[in-house]
Amino acid sequence: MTASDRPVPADIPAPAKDEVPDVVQTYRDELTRKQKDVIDDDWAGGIPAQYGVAPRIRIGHTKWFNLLWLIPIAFVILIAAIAVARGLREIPAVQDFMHTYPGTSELPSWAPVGFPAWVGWQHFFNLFLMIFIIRSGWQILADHPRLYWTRHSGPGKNWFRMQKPIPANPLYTAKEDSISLPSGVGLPGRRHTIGLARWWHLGVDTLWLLNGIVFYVLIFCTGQWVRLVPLHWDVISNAISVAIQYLSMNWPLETGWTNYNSLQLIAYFITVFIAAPLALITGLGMSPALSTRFHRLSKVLSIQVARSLHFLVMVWFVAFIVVHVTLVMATGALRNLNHMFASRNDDSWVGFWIFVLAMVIVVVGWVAATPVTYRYPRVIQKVGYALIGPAQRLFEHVDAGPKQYGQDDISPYFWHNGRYPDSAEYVALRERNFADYRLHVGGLVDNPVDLDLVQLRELAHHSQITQHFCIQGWSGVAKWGGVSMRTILDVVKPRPEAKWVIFYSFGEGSDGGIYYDAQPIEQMSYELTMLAYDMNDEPLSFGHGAPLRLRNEVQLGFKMVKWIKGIEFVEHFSEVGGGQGGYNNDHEFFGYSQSI
Ligand SMILES: Nc1nc2c(c(=O)[nH]1)N[C@H]1C(S)=C(S)[C@@H](COP(=O)(O)O)O[C@H]1N2
Ligand SMILES: [Mo]
Repeated sequence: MTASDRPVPADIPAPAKDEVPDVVQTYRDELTRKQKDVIDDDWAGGIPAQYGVAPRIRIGHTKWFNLLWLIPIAFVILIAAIAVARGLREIPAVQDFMHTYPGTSELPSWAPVGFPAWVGWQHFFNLFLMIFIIRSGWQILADHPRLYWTRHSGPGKNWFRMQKPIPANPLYTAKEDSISLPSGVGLPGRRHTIGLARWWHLGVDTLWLLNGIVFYVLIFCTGQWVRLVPLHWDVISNAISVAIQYLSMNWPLETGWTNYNSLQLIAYFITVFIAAPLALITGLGMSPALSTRFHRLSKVLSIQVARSLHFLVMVWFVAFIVVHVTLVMATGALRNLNHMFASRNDDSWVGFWIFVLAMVIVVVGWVAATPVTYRYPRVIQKVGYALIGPAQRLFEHVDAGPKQYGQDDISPYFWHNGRYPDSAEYVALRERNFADYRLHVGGLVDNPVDLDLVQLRELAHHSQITQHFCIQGWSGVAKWGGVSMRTILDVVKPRPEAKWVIFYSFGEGSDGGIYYDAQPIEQMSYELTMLAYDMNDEPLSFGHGAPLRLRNEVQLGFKMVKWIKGIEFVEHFSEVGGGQGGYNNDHEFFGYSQSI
């Protein structure tokens, strides 16, 4: 459709007279200017702590297995495996096998020997950054403590949860479902601190990726890669041999300076060349902008598949860290620490002391991260945005065009979220089924309008079947019916100075003052940006935003204001509310470009 052939009904009200105050401007007074600048007791509207349940996974359809049982089970299995391995070593055929495959696979003659200093530095940066990434990742998970293999994230669909089953209350919100993590375990800790956790996670991710890219380049330039990549099938036999040696408590000869044993080689290969890239790919698989744009790919790697795999990658990393550190310490700690922390191959204490220094830095970083975040959340928000903002802004430009889902993809369950409106103004409107509702659109436009629901329904109808991505991690597909924002732009004619569009809600945010959000004007003419008055072919329900809500499919769900009462075109959002570009940004340290 081009601009000219979009139908515009004749009964759109005439431009407001100059003496009539532009009503949307009065909405600014209903915003609270107070913004949060610390995390204190009344954080997130005084949300009380709520600890979930021990992690459990679903077995079959209805049975849940408490993962804490894995601790005794793993212990028993380990004891049994040790007994089996010891028995195996008595068998002559096994002895022959272990003689043929002593544990290492031969390297090409040109393979480098030892570790240059940059390996040690990169190893340190990597481990230091991983601490913040993993802790903030746990915090993000705690904000929606469930995992699914299908994008329809509803009851009966989760395969993992750290929370009770989803209650039957139809207005139960995803926010109510979030759980607390102890401060210092999660980053930052507490409950519903996902805004700050994401700055940590995504911000540190960029540094970790940079470190990883440098590492890839250097290992391929120096030939060090050959020590991390299995080149012969005999690594499998050698790895089995090493496993038997470890388990039988009769450990293999350490040759790490020149050549890793095959079990080590496989573990390092998986970590460097499979787990790390998978962390990036599955991370991007959760982006609303990319998933909407690369629609076909997202049919396979849906946000929930990506999120579940991302979680399993974390499990791999944590398991790797535990086993790796244990073996480093148990198989000649001084020599091993010299390899990685001092680039030398002897039994001196040099590497040990450098390692101690490194651990002091790690512990200080670990301990300080949470209190610093509670005290200076705005700094975390700014630094995080400086690091990941360029990528977030870049992905905002990937207009998906008309890409959509089919009728069959519509989710049977769609979470509710946010704080429900309860003002007298809203209650009165709802009592009369929104007969008196007017959408006020004004600000920097040539033709401010007030539209009632009949007039809105007379504007060109637009519908789309799209997927919702909540920042907390749940998703759902729905059919939205309403008016394209392009039509609204045609009607109100924004002035050239208008760069941002503010959506005001009848509902208050968690901390008081009305909920609002700022969107870049560019995205208002994307094919999939609309005002919805219908959901799944029915008038929008109270919980989902009656009578009108926003859809902007390159963004996360919190930007899609529900219960809209007005739209204001402005030059910049810094003039509005707390000035951060949205209620959640003012109060919960979210960001305004939320394409990832
Ligand atoms: N007015 C208002 N709009 C809001 C919210 C809110 O708290 N208040 N929550 C947002 C969040 S976080 C999400 S994920 C979506 C949820 O929409 P749904 O309840 O229809 O699923 O609405 C968004 N719009
Ligand atoms: Mo959300």
